[in-house]
Amino acid sequence: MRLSQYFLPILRDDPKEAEIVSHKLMLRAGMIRQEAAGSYSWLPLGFRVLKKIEQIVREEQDRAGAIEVLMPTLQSADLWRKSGRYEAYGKEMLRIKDRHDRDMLYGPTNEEMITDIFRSGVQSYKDLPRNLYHIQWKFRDEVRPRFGVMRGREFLMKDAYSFDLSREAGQHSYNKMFVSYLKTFARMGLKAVPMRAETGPIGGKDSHEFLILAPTGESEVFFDKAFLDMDWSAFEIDYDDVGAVSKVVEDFTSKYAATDEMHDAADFERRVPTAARVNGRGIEVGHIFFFGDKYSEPLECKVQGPDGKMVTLLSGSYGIGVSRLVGGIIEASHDDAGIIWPESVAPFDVGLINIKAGDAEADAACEKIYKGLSAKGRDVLYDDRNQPGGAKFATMDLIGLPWQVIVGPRGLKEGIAEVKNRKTGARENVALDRVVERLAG
Ligand code: P5A
Repeated sequence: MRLSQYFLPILRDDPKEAEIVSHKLMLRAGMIRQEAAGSYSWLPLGFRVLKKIEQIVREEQDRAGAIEVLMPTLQSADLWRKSGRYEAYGKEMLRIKDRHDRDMLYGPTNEEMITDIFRSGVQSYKDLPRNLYHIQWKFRDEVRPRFGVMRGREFLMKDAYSFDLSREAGQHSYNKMFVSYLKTFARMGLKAVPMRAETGPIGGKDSHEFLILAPTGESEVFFDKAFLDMDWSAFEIDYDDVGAVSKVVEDFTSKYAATDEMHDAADFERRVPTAARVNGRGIEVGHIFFFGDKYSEPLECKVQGPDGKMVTLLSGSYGIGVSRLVGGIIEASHDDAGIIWPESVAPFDVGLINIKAGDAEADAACEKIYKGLSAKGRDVLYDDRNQPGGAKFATMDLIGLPWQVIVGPRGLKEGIAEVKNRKTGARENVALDRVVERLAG
């Protein structure tokens, strides 16, 4: 993509309405625009990151055996009346009437709808277990939407729902999601610590939140420092191996970690040596629940069991805040100059800076690198605009692409370009005809 033809509305100054760094940087980098309180348009750069995150979430859900569907954003109130949540949900639910005066709502979550879909599509225990998920916009009329996409009113969530015949089978479904979450967040360069959690309006007894550590996080957290030294990404897992999956869950739940709602100071002191006690703040990027028959009982989601008798199914639901993750990753990865994207979610792989756009030699050298890298499948944002070098450097640092290639008159004389790593700041001189090879990935 040539920057001269792109849509990247960069802000020079810090926007006043933004209180935390990710919100500031997302506005400054032209990633989002606020349309109403807690509601944002995703501009091209932000949209690319959102889609990358969504794709990682999708791949890890698929790998863990979940099956993708897509349910509508608008739901009829009928199923919610059956589950009792239409009244219970309160003001957070956006209620709408259609032209026939029927009660509708903009879905804050989908337990009722998916349970009804599943009920009408399965008859026998042989159709179990199943886990269905979708990645869809939700609306929650939060009292205080703030921090940009971190606490929006309209936000993108991945929500999965498992259906099982027995408590043991349901536990395995829960454990599979638990492990897949560790892998999902690790692929985005995050350590998301699982913590026992309250279940709130979703219900049930068993629940874990996954929190990434950041000083601006909304939750206060207490945990064992040993978490940070664990192996978060390298483990390969066979999701059908019940014991192996359960072992990973045990490893991660044996150490102390709790949000302030669930924190037990005496237990913390008993289990964690003083030097290893961490008290910080965290951002909740995922939340998983096991609530058994809370929805399948009122919505009559049953199948015929092996002995011919009807059995009410047991379920859990598993959420990831896809749009919140965009802000969360920035909170975890930035410096004074701007965002530092992990390669896996970066909107482009390489930013190519032509310091002397309009100069025939500089243009030709950049064109060659741009075309060469693009041909190798690398996404390049080529700053071909006629602007001072300083502004171009600041823009590239702000938008945080993992690699920068800088082509200027001085280097050209020697036949070299400068390659800069955004994260480490390390710079190296690379011969012009070796740049593509160096960054081909
Ligand atoms: C689990 C999936 C649920 O809704 N039902 C379906 C369950 N859980 S949850 O914890 O309430 O939400 C799941 C994740 O969504 C993100 N999230 C938000 N992101 C941005 N703005 C919001 N207002 C918001 N509310 C929830 C969080 O990451 C949460 O873990």
